[in-house]
Amino acid sequence: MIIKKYIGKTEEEAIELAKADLGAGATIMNTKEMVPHGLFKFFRQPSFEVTAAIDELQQASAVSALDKTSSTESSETPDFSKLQQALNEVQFTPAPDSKAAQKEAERERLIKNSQILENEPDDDSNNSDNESNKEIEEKLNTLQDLLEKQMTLSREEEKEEKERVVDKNQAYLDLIRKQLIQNEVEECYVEQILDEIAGTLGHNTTLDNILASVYQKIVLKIGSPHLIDLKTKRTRYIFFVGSTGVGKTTTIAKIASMMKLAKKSKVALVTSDTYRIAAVEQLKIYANILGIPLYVVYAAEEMENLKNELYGYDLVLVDTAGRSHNNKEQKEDLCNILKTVPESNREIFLVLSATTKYQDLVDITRTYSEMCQYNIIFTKLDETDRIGNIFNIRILTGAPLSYITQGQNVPNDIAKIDAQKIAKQLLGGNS
Ligand SMILES: Nc1nc2c(ncn2[C@@H]2O[C@H](COP(=O)(O)OP(=O)(O)O)[C@@H](O)[C@H]2O)c(=O)[nH]1
Ligand SMILES: [Mg+2]
Repeated sequence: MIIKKYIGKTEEEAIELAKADLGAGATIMNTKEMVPHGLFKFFRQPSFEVTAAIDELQQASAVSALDKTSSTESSETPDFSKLQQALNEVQFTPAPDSKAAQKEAERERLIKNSQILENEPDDDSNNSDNESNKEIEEKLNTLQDLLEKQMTLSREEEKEEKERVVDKNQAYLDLIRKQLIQNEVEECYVEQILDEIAGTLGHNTTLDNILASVYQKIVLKIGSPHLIDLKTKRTRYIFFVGSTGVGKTTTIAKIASMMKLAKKSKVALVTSDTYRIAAVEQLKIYANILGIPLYVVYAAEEMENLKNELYGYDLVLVDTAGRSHNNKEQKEDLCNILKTVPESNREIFLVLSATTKYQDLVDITRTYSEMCQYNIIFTKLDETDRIGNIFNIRILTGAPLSYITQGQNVPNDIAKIDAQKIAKQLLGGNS
């Protein structure tokens, strides 16, 4: 009895092969569907294996169908050159550490194995279909293993490279974080900026690129300065509010001078800060020097009457008393004065000192936010190198920034807010 196995694309084909080989009298003993496995399963069709048997005598007269089976086999033989090409296409860059050296050795071993496989001579003497199929299967599996190992190696290297890039970018971000925090930018705002740019960093990012991105973010967040609007025909009332000693009166003198001399505006001064005689005297001196009138109001009602007198002025700068922002009565007094002028004709400037602690600034701005909408002037920049609070308060309040003052000299030590200059200084550049 001869028992043999035949593989065909279909069950019928396998039976046909068996009969062609063993003769029409062959008995089909078993049929099995073979489902492809592994990496190449998507490229291979399922096949059918038929076990057939025949009596030796009968077989002697059977027509050999070896060639036909061989031709079926050859059409099933995978293209090794393609696989080899695929292997060769996997590129590696050796890393100069021992781990990389190990990997390199492993890779060389794999390539050597694949070459051995490729060069293995076909055993022509063995024409048995089963053995050929088994051999092909083994080669395929080995090549499949090789490919998988190679791919794992390259994936690991890719991951390492990514980690190296992330580490490098992280080091740059840490450097910038440190710089901004040193300049007293609040940590939560620093993280916000860094988070926003982190997603945009690529492989070739340099410290300069990252700095440029952070710089742009800061400039955008600071925004353009909100300056006193002189274009309207009606008299504009500009109220200066804020704590005692921050520089309201001095800043009013600087702005009055700038508006009168440079902008040729008709300017008048008003003060409602009558709690300290010195405060009125101080403003009177500036008014005299500048040759502009100064009016003193003791109550909100007086302001109503004064407005008729001030008709015809382009700009009326109103000084207010820097009272405790926590005192309810004092807050009401200020609100009453502010209310004497309709919103369309007035602007409010909250004067803050760059030397005030952040938490105090948070409290102050919160109190004034409850009363009115304001723009911000930062004074005394000459007294501190850490100007993070300008940025912090801009983000916290959303209020437009207007002017900065950087010294006691009237009229020179004032400038409009320059977002680029501030961003540069925050990042440790020369401002
Ligand atoms: N260093 C410095 N001092 C300033 C600045 N602006 C105002 N001052 C000083 O701060 C003190 C209080 O100023 P003042 O205008 O009276 O503050 P006010 O109480 O808010 O009206 C004065 O000695 C001013 O000369 C500034 O930009 N830099
Ligand atoms: Mg004052």
